[in-house]
Amino acid sequence: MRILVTGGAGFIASNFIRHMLSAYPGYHIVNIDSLTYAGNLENLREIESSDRYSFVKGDICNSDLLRGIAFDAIIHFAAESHVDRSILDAQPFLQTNIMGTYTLLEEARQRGCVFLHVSTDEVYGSTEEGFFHEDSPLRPNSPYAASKASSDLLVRAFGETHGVKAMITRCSNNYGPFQFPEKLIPLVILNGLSDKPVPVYGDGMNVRDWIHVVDHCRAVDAVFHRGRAGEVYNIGARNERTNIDLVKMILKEVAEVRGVDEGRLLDLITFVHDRKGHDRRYAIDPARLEGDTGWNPRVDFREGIKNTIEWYRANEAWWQRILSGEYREYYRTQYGERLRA
Ligand code: NAD
Ligand code: TDX
Repeated sequence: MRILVTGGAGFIASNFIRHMLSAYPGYHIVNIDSLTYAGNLENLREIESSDRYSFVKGDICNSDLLRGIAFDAIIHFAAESHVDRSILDAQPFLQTNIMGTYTLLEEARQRGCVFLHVSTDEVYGSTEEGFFHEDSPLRPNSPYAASKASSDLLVRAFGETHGVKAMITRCSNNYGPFQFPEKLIPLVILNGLSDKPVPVYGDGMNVRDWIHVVDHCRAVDAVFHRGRAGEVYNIGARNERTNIDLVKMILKEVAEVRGVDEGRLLDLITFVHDRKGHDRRYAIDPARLEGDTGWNPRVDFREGIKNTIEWYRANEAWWQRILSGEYREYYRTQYGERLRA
């Protein structure tokens, strides 16, 4: 089976490709990624020479390019993913997240292939109490969330109208290795390691529901193999935290591994202006996923955070190249000649 994975040079899909290649020796993964600022082929260094992996540099909005690629199924991760950027400029979010998904759906329709759409709990908006269920109303609040909700509706429409065998997953906040340091957890780790201020938006009482990226990848794998066509699956690990509690927990762990005074790192916390339209709380009910596929999260949160801190400490060269911008050269130096050949 040849699976087209979109956005494979990003955080979650690079973890997913590693997972799939090791779990399924018979699969070939084709990764299509346009290498935006968030795409980093160094994330795939471990598997890039596998003969069961190939890379196509390209945009998911390019239907001519897609037509020329051989595959039997699509697992769609590519997106503009950072809420703060969507507040500054929504255009790339609408282009990639809506038009890109539409272009891939047309391709799936013509080939009759399975389409798994990786979406987010943010499409449901914010909830002060209770949990998001798959039939909760879509009430996106940020341009990012609105673009993802739009793509979810297109996936549903292509299933209903054209019979595309499509599934949607909606996951909560991910953390783990290879996450781009604009997102909260890697930002807190890196700033805690380098004694830089740690910005906390608003009063720090916003709640997010955290899951380790490997558990998310296992869930997407479970839905791909055991999910029902036409269905939506929430993915979450029942792990809600306020931002301020989370930030303090991470800084305390970082202080311990660095052998420095805890109070000194907690003093790095700096309350800053709130994000516009900042959703107060996300909370996912993953019961359908558990019931239909038998999936359960495996990574204990404290252990996951400790391992993630260790990963960033052990991979300083990786994040230093991101901070300096050098990572964008990796494609040219490592892949340029080979791809042209
Ligand atoms: P990311 O920003 O780390 O990676 C996105 C990848 O998509 C990058 O490699 C980028 O180069 C690529 N890309 C962007 N536009 C493209 C285009 N037009 N054509 C081809 N490639 C393009 O994102 P992530 O955090 O790994 O998220 C992956 C998916 O999971 C997204 O769909 C996101 O909405 C969803 N999701 C993320 C989270 C989270 O906590 N990060 C939670 C739930 C769902
Ligand atoms: O510097 C910061 N300070 C801060 O207080 C940053 C970057 C964030 N925050 C807050 C905002 C959120 O309440 O922390 C929380 C997490 O922020 P992000 O890491 O930006 O994630 P979030 O906005 O919750 O969205 C993430 O989860 C759902 C992903 O980026 C999305 O792609 C995914 O769909």
